[in-house]
Amino acid sequence: VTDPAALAPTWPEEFAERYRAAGWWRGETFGGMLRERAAAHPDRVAVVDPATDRRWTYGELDARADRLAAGMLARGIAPGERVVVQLPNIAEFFEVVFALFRIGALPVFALPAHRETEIAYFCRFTEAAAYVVAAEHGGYDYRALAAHVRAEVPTLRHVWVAQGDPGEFEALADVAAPAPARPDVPGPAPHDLAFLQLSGGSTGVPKLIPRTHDDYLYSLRGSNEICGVDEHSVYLCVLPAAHNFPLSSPGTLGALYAGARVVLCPQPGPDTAFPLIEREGVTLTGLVPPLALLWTRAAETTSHDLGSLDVLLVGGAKFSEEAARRVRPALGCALQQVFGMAEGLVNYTRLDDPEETVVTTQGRPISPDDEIRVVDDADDDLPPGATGHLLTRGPYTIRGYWNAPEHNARSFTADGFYRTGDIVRLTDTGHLVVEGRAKDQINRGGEKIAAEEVENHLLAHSAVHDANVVGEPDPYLGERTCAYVILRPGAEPPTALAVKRFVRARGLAAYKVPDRVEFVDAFPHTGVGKISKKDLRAAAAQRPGTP
Ligand code: J2J
Repeated sequence: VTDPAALAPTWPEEFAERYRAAGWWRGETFGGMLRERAAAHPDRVAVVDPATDRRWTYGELDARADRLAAGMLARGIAPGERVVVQLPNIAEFFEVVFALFRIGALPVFALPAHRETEIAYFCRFTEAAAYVVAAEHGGYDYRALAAHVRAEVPTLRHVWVAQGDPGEFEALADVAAPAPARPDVPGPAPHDLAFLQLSGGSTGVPKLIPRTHDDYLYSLRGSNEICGVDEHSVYLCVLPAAHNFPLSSPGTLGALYAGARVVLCPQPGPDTAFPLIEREGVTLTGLVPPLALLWTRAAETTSHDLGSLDVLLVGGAKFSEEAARRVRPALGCALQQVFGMAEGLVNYTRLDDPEETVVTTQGRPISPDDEIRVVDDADDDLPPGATGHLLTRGPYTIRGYWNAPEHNARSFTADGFYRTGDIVRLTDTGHLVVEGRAKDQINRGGEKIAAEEVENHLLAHSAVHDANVVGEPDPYLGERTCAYVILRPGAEPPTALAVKRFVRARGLAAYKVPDRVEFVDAFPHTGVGKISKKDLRAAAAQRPGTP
């Protein structure tokens, strides 16, 4: 086992001391947190899985995590080892991650949309010992995916199937040791790594984000306070559970931290979500802007009683002011905008902010110790109110990606500020307004696409000479992707559809396949001879039919 601590840059001791002294880091772990909640209120419902009609109490979740942890240990999973977790919104997600937390093994949070290329990369790069999937979800067979990945990655010793027919693999239910069982390990320390989260990324391969128990638990505690989450709250998990937003802002883990109830939404549409809100008395949830638009529209004509809903969090991509204004009248709840990132920093508009602030800004940081700098291209601080690059440092913002020293030198300043790649402006009330993006990424309705990653796949096509991927405006998603392609002279020219199919067949998440492929003879260049993505974006935006 590679020593994980050596792979994850951490806070200098003076900062760690300060964050402990300030009370942000309290010396808690996820395993200990669940143990305490289960002891305090064993019979309270923790997780509702409507698709399978299951309701797990805190006592049951705690016991299940213990049994699974004991079973994983018996199969050789050691503290510090990585386990790629790719599950839909099902109760087992929590059983698995808390079992791993108890051992001190690290979940690597993959999304259900990921395919062979991404999963094999996560497994190889983290030297994962195990991979956890559901048999099938959304019409896709993850066992077939697992078979490919296992054949490709020698470190992968186990594939566990959490739900459905395990096929050639072991069922998660069989991994769990018989009751009563407890994992015989000391468990991780609060400053140890808890998991690896995925970055949206702007480079050829996704970066992994090492988060510790202490720092993440602080972000949950802070989020709960800001969003009014307490033991009476009911959080509906609509977005994919592994994503940082529904996991932590305040998300499912925030809800469990508060001793509240988590309801898993199997599908994000109003047809599934609205009846669940009514039946379970959901008090808050989080959505990306396209879903918020859809819900707002559906709420105008729904027969379901959404009266229990107090707060709707919207984030992951810029929420337009017009759309934001419609939330309260349509859904009858407060809106909180949230501008967060898996690397750390999370900003919320506050429940007592004036309406104008709530609809026109993306909030302000959780912590008084979140340091915010708005700088120009030379890293010099700009005057208050000016628009520039957002740099940040703080008690729950990482100091470096997992095992990526060269990339870290570019993504962090010498004194540890994370370069978010976002272009922002600070208002005189200390709220941030997201004005744009400097990183080479497309934000497709909250789903992040690294242009370089898709370009590399396009370049693998024998008829493609060069490729550039940019975002173009989309009325529903905010942005969609357009690939500009120069074909190789003399090659049999493929159709746009064939190029899309080619990218899809490379084993990529569907959201990364270009929405549009356009063949061109040349790319526009900047004065210094570099390809101008700015001009390509402008060209894409000016197409007839684009808003
Ligand atoms: C504009 N851009 C936004 C917003 C994120 C809570 C909420 C979201 C995420 C998330 C998260 C935005 N307006 N309101 O982790 O805990 C863009 C920025 C940012 C990037 C981070 C959370 N909210 N963004 O979206 O790691 O560009 O996290 O840097 O997926 O999303 O993406 P991600």
